[in-house]
Amino acid sequence: MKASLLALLGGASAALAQVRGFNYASQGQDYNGFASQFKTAAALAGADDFTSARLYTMIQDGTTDTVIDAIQAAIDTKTTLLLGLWASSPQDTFNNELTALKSAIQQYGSAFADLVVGISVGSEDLYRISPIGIAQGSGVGQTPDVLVDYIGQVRDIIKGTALASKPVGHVDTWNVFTNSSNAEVISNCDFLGLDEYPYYQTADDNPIGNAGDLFFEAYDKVANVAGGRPIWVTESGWPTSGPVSGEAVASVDNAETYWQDVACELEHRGIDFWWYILADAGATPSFGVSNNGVPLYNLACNATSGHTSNSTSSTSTTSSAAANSSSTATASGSQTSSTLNGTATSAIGGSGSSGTATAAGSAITSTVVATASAGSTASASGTGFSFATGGSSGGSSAGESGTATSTGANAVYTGAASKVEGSIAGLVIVAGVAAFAL
Ligand SMILES: *[C@@H]1O[C@H](CO)[C@@H](O)[C@H](O)[C@H]1NC(C)=O
Ligand SMILES: *[C@@H]1O[C@H](CO)[C@@H](O)[C@H](O)[C@H]1NC(C)=O
Ligand SMILES: *[C@@H]1O[C@H](CO)[C@@H](O)[C@H](O)[C@H]1NC(C)=O
Ligand SMILES: *[C@@H]1O[C@H](CO)[C@@H](O)[C@H](O)[C@H]1NC(C)=O
Ligand SMILES: CC(=O)N[C@H]1CO[C@H](CO)[C@@H](O)[C@@H]1O
Repeated sequence: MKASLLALLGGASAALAQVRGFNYASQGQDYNGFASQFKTAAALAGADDFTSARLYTMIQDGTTDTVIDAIQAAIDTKTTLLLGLWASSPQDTFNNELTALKSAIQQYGSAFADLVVGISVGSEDLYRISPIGIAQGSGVGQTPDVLVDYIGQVRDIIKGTALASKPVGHVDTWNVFTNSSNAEVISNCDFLGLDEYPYYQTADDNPIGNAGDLFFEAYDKVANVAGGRPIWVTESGWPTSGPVSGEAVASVDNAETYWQDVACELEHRGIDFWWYILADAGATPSFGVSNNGVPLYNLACNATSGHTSNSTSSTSTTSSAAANSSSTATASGSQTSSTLNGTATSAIGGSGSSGTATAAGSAITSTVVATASAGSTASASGTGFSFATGGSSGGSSAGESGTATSTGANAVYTGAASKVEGSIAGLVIVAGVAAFAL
């Protein structure tokens, strides 16, 4: 599937089932272990529909290249799968991952393929070779050129099989994706898997009150370099116990706040995610949301969004999408508290494309921006300021239009669009050369 089409599907979340689930380690697990965890996750009180599993390897623990039992367990429990191949190893070891992948396709066919959401080649391999990863003693990683080669090998193996149409990508940390030395990995991916933990961002202001903002800032930075590829959140979480990390305090209360601010906001935005982790009693720090099937805190999302507290500080959540020629980019976000300031969403479309941005809620100020280039359409709607910019700066070329709808306050149209229209209540500003009709 083309990245641009996936971007569209990622945005049209209302029409498609969102994928939600947990990460599952392979160590010490067999069929019964996986099946029982998948059932526990699906039935977890408060957590709605956590029926997907992200795996790190295709190989069953204790074997050389036998298919991981998680596949049969997923089939039996109707659990969808984000497959992983461990890629921080030389070719002869990586070949075992490829052998297990081939066996899975041969053994389970479409019963398996129907559950596969995507295939990740590697997990945090580039983080581990970065200066921060090395300083943390995070272990053996992999270079971008080898990852690109391995991604190609996986594409070759799935060609002509039941997995042929599945997106192939890579999982890593946000600062890896924004490092231009790794651009070649991004351009070889159909999706980017983002692992993001504000708890570990000790160089930033990372108390729990700022954690949601740090998370979505990182998400947006990755969105800026993703070239329209969907970004799946492959790991995030907040520990219920463990050491203080910068200004981040591990506690049950803070883990519950983080769940509301991040997991519930991802759910709200329709972004696919795999939380870290279902259960890890005894680990330090301990990120598990449950113990013996019992949630450690309330996992039910508040009816509104994650950002529901009364705050006097300005809060901004953003999402963006880009599209190629003749396609559509949609970005949406919402802000539901009347005392928080500003949801900004933007959609940028290329030539022959259209961009749509929407913001819902009753924030004092919500800023919505849609930008489209020549021969394209931009529309923006929101309850606060809405900006729609259509057309190139060169003049009123044919076929360019911008639409801004604001039910709350103000609508602003800018750029040289041949047609600008909108329905507004409040201030109307038209800048640039434009013929407009309201
Ligand atoms: C950027 O990426 C390259 C290749 O993965 C790596 O060698 C380098 O250390 C990274 N730089 C930083 C600052 O993370
Ligand atoms: C979610 O709602 C509950 C009950 O309505 C409230 O006690 C809690 O503070 C809310 N959590 C957040 C993070 O807003
Ligand atoms: C939250 O803010 C609204 C609007 O300013 C105010 O009416 C309400 O009393 C506040 N609620 C709390 C719990 O502070
Ligand atoms: C909200 O945004 C407006 C416009 O940018 C600004 O004037 C106002 O001070 C902000 N309010 C808060 C509480 O940040
Ligand atoms: C087919 C095509 O035009 N792909 C392009 C889509 O947009 C991204 C980001 O702008 C480019 O990198 C692709 O080459």
